[in-house]
Amino acid sequence: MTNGLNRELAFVGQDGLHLYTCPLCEAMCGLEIQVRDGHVAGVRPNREDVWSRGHICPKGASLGAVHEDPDRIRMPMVKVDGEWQEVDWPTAFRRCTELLAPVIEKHGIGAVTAYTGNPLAHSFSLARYAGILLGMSGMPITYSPGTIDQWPKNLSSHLMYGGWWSFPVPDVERTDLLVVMGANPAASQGSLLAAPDVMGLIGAIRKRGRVIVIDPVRTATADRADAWLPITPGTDAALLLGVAHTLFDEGLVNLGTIEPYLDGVDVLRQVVADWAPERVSEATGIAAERIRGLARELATTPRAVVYGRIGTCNQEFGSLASWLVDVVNVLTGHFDVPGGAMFPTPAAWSVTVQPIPGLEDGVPEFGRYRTRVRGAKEVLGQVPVSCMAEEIATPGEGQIKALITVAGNPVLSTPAGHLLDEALPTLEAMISIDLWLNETTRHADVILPGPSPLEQPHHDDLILNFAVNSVANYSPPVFRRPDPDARDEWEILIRLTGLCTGTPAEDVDVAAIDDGFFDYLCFTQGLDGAEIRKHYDHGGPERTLDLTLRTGPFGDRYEENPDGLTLEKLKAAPNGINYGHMVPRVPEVLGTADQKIRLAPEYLLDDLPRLARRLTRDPDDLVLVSRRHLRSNNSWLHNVGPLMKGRDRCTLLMHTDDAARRGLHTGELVAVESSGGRIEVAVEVTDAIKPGVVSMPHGWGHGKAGTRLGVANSTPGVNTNVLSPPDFLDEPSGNGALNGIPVTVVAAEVLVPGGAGSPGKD
Ligand SMILES: Nc1nc2c(c(=O)[nH]1)N[C@H]1C(S)=C(S)[C@@H](COP(=O)(O)OP(=O)(O)OC[C@H]3O[C@@H](n4cnc5c(=O)[nH]c(N)nc54)[C@H](O)[C@@H]3O)O[C@H]1N2
Ligand SMILES: Nc1nc2c(c(=O)[nH]1)N[C@H]1C(S)=C(S)[C@@H](COP(=O)(O)OP(=O)(O)OC[C@H]3O[C@@H](n4cnc5c(=O)[nH]c(N)nc54)[C@H](O)[C@@H]3O)O[C@H]1N2
Ligand code: SF4
Ligand SMILES: [Mo]
Repeated sequence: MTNGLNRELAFVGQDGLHLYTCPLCEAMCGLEIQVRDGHVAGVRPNREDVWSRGHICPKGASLGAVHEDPDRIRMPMVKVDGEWQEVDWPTAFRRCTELLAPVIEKHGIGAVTAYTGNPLAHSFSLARYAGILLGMSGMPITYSPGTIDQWPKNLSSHLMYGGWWSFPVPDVERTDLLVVMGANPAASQGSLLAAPDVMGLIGAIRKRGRVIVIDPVRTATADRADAWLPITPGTDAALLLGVAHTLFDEGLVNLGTIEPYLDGVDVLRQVVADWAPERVSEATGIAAERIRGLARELATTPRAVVYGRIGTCNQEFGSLASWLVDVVNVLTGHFDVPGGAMFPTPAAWSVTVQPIPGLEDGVPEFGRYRTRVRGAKEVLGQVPVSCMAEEIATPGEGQIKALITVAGNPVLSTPAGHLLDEALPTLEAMISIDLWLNETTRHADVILPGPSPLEQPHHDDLILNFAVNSVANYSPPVFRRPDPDARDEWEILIRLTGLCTGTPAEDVDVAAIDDGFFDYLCFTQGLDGAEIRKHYDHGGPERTLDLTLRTGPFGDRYEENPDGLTLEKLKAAPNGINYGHMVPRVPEVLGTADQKIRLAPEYLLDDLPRLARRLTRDPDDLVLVSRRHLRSNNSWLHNVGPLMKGRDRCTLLMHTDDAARRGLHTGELVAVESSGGRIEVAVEVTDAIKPGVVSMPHGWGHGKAGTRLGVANSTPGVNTNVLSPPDFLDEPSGNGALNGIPVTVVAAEVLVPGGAGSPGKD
């Protein structure tokens, strides 16, 4: 096989050069993987990749180590009398049936739930097939980290644009002023913003314009920006209201080309009249004149954009902040235009973002059902993930008795994960689709492993919805799975779905369910699935991918447009195909009944009194926020030796003044306490954080008995989510507030063997 540049490419499973798109984060980097003697001999950036053009980070470079990890699960595992046994696939499926069928028979499907985690969004087959499990199994409530991530953005987009995954993305390739709120792309590489080498693009913006970072922490992104505005956690909505106020107050509003499609401008004007910068300045910690200055700069820079991410979502006022980021972009004329916030045009439409039946536009009513124990309301079909532990632990009608986890580690990732850790052993059945025996899966009865990242094809699904270019890029697998009978994750999902609806997992007609799902996807495109299926001699995610490419914006629509895109054509372009920048999409992209953007949704306006009360609340002594590191990926790359080199990353960042007041020094152990719990961790004293704020990374807390994580367990770190109170939420969306948690920090009482207190502490 050769590509356009006549580099000799190896076939699947053979030694030689392979091109592969990294599936670990939204940057979607093209990699060159050299295989020698059946092992990864080297990973380098693919400079010819039409999207990433040579970008890579240490995580992508260590994909070989992930694949080769001796701890990775390669065969299904079944727990017998507390001991794990490797079994063949039919045995594993039979065990799933033995475990789950009695639970459903006795308690009904309402006693079964699932938790689908983050890697699902990046996985070739899970992303395209999760909908089967979630939509067809009959489980009334399922959980995901969506409600400790982007749920406020799903909500604001549903309300504003009539599309719960219609996210405007900052056009970082063409803007001259980028305002980053609550994101640290230097670590995350971009989130709900897929861009090739995002920090390189930020550097380029600085050369032609300016970058401003609004964050309680002076992150590596802030260090590489023109200005850092240290904001009090949880007050972004107030700041943005101050900006919107200024825009109206100073006659700076410029609605631009989308004016005819806007609804609610007058309401908005009235609402923001109450939110002068002078009113919000104290609570936000940002001077009124600085807020006015920000509004003026945004309004007078022809190409400018505000970008808000997880720091503006995982907080007490996440929905208001998510909405107002878009409002400010609209009011300054930076919406749906190059250099502003734009709706991407994915080359393959996403299976993940299909409309949820019953959640079409015009259904602003949430709380269609409530959780049993806490009474938390449903929003866009989800309830807060922090409810899961209590739903398992609390006896009574409707108690959860069985759990399926798919690519998730909620024991470390979710608020009060330690309570979940206590609850999981009480389940009657737990099945995990996962590749490692970790803090969560150690409680499972069966673990069903999918292929390693290099043993499956790759083409992103969901992430293309956030990409600043319309790209398509298919990677064949690098390796074959050693076990020829190994099952792919899409098949596992189908079998478990069948099991939930009454067929033994081993007897499920996988092809029939796959065909039914495919026919449904065809139907959404106005096509007859039975006819379209005649084009294929196989099912599975490749067929789905071909459908989404061919019926996408550049597709051939099954030969209607012969020059259009097909998977076959894409396979002939191993460096990918790039159809270029984002283009204006209003009004065609809008799913609202009147095809207008709702600038002032009532459901969100109703939350403003809560924000108003926040302004006059007594300031907290210390609040906790979260951070990420480039060499971690939530909880699951800590078992990769090459990524764990260097100093301890799991530390509590604290400002020099706060530390001095407490007599604390870098490296000392401190006790951190919130209303949720208490942890002990080493403190790292720094000037790069706002006084009154401390910061912890998440995803740590390894070293638990019964896990098989040789590397991670030797540097376990501490689980910060012990401190995340399960009921600390952004109320409109139910999203967890993992930032702005009030905490106290004192020197830890170190107990020396023999009973004496720690030396130097008294
Ligand atoms: N290397 C690496 N990359 C990742 C991940 C990873 O774990 N490691 N995780 C992936 C995932 S799942 C996601 S969702 C994305 C997230 O990607 P990002 O949104 O870029 O997330 P973070 O890097 O955590 O940056 C969040 C920032 O918000 C700040 N912040 C906290 N509270 C507030 C607040 O109230 N207001 C403001 N303005 N800022 C606040 C924090 O100090 C922090 O700097 O990253 C993805 N990429
Ligand atoms: N305090 C605090 N907590 C947070 C956050 C925060 O900012 N602060 N961020 C939150 C966010 S944004 C997110 S997305 C969540 C993440 O929450 P989770 O998704 O629950 O956590 P991960 O650590 O990503 O767990 C990934 C799991 O998938 C497995 N896995 C990896 N690859 C595959 C695969 O290809 N197939 C299968 N089947 N399994 C695989 C891993 O072994 C691991 O068990 O964490 C959240 N938790
Ligand atoms: S930035 Fe790193 S983790 Fe993300 S896609 Fe690129 S190589 Fe992979
Ligand atoms: Mo996330």
